[in-house]
Amino acid sequence: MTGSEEYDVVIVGAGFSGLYAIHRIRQLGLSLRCFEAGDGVGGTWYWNRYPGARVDIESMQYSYSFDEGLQQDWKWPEYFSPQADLEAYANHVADRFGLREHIEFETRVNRLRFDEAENRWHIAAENGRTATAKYVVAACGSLDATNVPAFPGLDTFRGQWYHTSKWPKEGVPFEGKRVGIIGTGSTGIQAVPVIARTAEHLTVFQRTPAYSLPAYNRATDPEYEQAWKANYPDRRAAMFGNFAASYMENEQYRSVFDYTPEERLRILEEAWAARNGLLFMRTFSDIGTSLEANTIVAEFVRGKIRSIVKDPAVAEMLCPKTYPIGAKRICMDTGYFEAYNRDNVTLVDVRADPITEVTPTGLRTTAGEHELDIIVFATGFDAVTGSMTRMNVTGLDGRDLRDKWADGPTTYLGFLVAGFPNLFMIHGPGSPGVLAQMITAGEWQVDFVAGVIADMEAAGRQRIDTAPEWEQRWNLEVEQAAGQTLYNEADSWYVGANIPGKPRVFMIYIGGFDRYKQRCAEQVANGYEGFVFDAPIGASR
Ligand code: NA7
Repeated sequence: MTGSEEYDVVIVGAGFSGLYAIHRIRQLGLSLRCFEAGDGVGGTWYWNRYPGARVDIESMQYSYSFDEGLQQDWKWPEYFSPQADLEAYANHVADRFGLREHIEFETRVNRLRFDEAENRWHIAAENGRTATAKYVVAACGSLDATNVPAFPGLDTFRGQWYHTSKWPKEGVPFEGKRVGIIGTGSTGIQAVPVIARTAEHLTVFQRTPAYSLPAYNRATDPEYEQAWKANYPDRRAAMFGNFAASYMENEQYRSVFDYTPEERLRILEEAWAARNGLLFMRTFSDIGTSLEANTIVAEFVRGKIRSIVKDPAVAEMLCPKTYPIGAKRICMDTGYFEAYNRDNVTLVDVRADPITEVTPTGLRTTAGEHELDIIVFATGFDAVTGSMTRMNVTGLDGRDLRDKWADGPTTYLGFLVAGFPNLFMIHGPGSPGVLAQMITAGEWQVDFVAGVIADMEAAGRQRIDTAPEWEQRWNLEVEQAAGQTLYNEADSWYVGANIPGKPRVFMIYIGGFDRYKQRCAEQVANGYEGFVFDAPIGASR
């Protein structure tokens, strides 16, 4: 293709938010193009094909709300869908709403340059594709940029190695193989029991043990499905007004200290036996805010780990003790701790016995070499900011986004970065991100951006920006919200602690999706306060 094609809007990413952005922006009558790095739609659920990959939010709610026909027609076979079902759903949506024709696949955007004379973004991709657009909607995912730790010698390894989020479509046979997996976050915990079933031997390299709770996944019960389908509009409305963009039934929600120790234990036992991980965390109201309350629940969970894992030394290694439960994303598993009772699974504590290098035949720790045929990196992501900074984004005066964010990301309301006009992020830093249910929160954010663009077009505006003082104010709100919780207490990817050298900043707005929506709406209603346009603008909403 020669020359750059001109669009009103370029959308980066055809994951769940990007797909909805195509649908929504098209309704504005604007020209658009979506560039997607993969050869299919689905984003997270396209890339993460590792064994055991499954969503940890119930599928009846982890799905689009924008079309009643879609939510009535679609059938989710399981409570918590496996990757393949989510990918099939994304494909169905792309076809049902005619979105595919707007997408160029295998087109990884690696350059975004704002031309301030033209007020247009110049977009370039690895495959040579170029385009320009008045607006860019970056729906490129907060868990997209892979983190492969820089162990010396990886290039000398004679076996195969994979990062879980770039898993080969054809799958990886483990039969007869000695497999090593590094990482025990949500991903590692899902993969371990599945790999253990077929591998000759599985060695799990654990740096920090995780709190994991039973997922209780099962086939979708027809009555449960019917209850959702008969009440979708009401339930979706409740989700849009909820702090986690989720539908919550039968909330118990009282302080741990409202109960006697015996009552607490009974409640926790009942919760353990029936409530999946995220629900379990809402058994009491103060698990996330009071260290004392948190310790009671954490100790209960450690007790469960000790009761499942037969070898007491291994059980102790698997017990998380260094951070409060819930301060990192709670994991949900199907037979994770039980996997350590198998003869073919070994646990290595790499905090006590660190990995020093990859050798041609395996992984070396200080204690010696572990011979391996396959290494699986379940080592997570350069989360929230990585997918943006890896795109080589330059704004006004040629400023590089990486320089702007050198001390941590700054945004206004999670959407805009001062000095990078007409660039809207979905699930960007300072938005509720993974602390809200991402499909619903993404729909809302896309609707918000579409509303802003509609207002700009109606007013004939060319440029929208924000100012550093408004970024500072918003960052302060983000920081204050996190400060009221125990989330800062863990070295999680929420604070960038998993990436060496990344500034420690709480990157997610934890004040609640409901509060976030309210704050965004207030600023717009207040004459677009904090937004900077090339000339004044009135809000239509
Ligand atoms: P996570 O949650 O970031 O987990 C990554 C795991 O990899 C975690 O156990 C890390 O230990 C471990 N890790 C990372 N770097 C290393 C090195 N250098 N050496 C040893 N171990 C390492 O990523 P996931 O993919 O599991 O989950 C991401 C999100 O997806 C999850 O939160 C859900 O929202 C869905 P650490 O804890 O940093 O010591």
